[in-house]
Amino acid sequence: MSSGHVLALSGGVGGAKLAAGLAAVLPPERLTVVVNTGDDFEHLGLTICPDIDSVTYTMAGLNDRQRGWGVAGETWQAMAALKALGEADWFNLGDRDLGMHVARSWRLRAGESLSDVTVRLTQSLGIAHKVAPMSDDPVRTQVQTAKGWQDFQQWFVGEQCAPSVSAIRFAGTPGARPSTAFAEALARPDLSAVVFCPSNPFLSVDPILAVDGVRGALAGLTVPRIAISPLIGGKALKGPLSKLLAELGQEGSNHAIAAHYGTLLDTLVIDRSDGDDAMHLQAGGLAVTLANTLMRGPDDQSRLAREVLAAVGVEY
Ligand code: FO1
Repeated sequence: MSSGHVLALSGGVGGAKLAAGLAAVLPPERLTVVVNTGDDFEHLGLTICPDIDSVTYTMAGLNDRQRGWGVAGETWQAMAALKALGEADWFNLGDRDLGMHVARSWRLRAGESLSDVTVRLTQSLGIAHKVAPMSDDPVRTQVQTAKGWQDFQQWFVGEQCAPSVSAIRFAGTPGARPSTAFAEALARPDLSAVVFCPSNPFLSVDPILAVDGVRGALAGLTVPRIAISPLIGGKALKGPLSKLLAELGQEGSNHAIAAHYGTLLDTLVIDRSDGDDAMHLQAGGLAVTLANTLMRGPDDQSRLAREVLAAVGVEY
């Protein structure tokens, strides 16, 4: 068993839940959560960082589990006022959530880095563990549809993921450098494991891998690298992963997830309902761990976190 540092790579919803689980079972000095910023965009003069928001709210226990994003018990007065004023209403900013976006945006505009702002906001909400953006340089995920290249949120929220996607790119890469916390975590001599949280590999983890030097650094690590498949029963619980796999001509199964990460992974955690996939994945050289990967709440989050850490021999 090793008792060193754990680096978790996370997107929004599913990733945020496991990040919260890891934070529940590891002390603050043993965990760095690095978050996708490819979904970020400017809206109504505010900088919105949806995956950092999801990770922050979930780790702080403030997340809305039903909706999957934003704050529980949210109200929408400001949104109604904006709509009455003729402003865009396709992207919903809740009254409580607005506080986050205003605080982040003015501080960024005042010259603070996204890393510094994220530390400030997470600490203010009582999160003791380190949460960092993948990069302080802007990276913007874009999808190619019949209309051409579209910004991610315009497609995801604006069009409810309806247009078929033929390609994905991360504007700003190459050229985006890892945030200091990310680079430091990758280089730690006491690094014990890298955890690819159960986020969409194409939309949420690929942007992290596209940051300069990250893929090479992960490939060169000798510590276990473990991913948790976002598929349950061969389907994504939420979001466009299943649709995307079909549109990109890939099998809707754990084989596609394993093939996508390739040699960056040593171990894949798959849901028990997909146990039939295990033999084939193992034949491809991967270690496979079966677990109940559905996270209904904090108890499931920490249970899965413990199972993930146990699978790679990391103490908790
Ligand atoms: N998702 C939606 O489906 N509709 C929204 O109106 C919406 C608003 C929103 C505001 C702040 C925020 O942090 C996230 C928000 N999301 C919304 C979620 C977000 O678009 C996606 O879930 C992620 O980008 C995908 O991980």
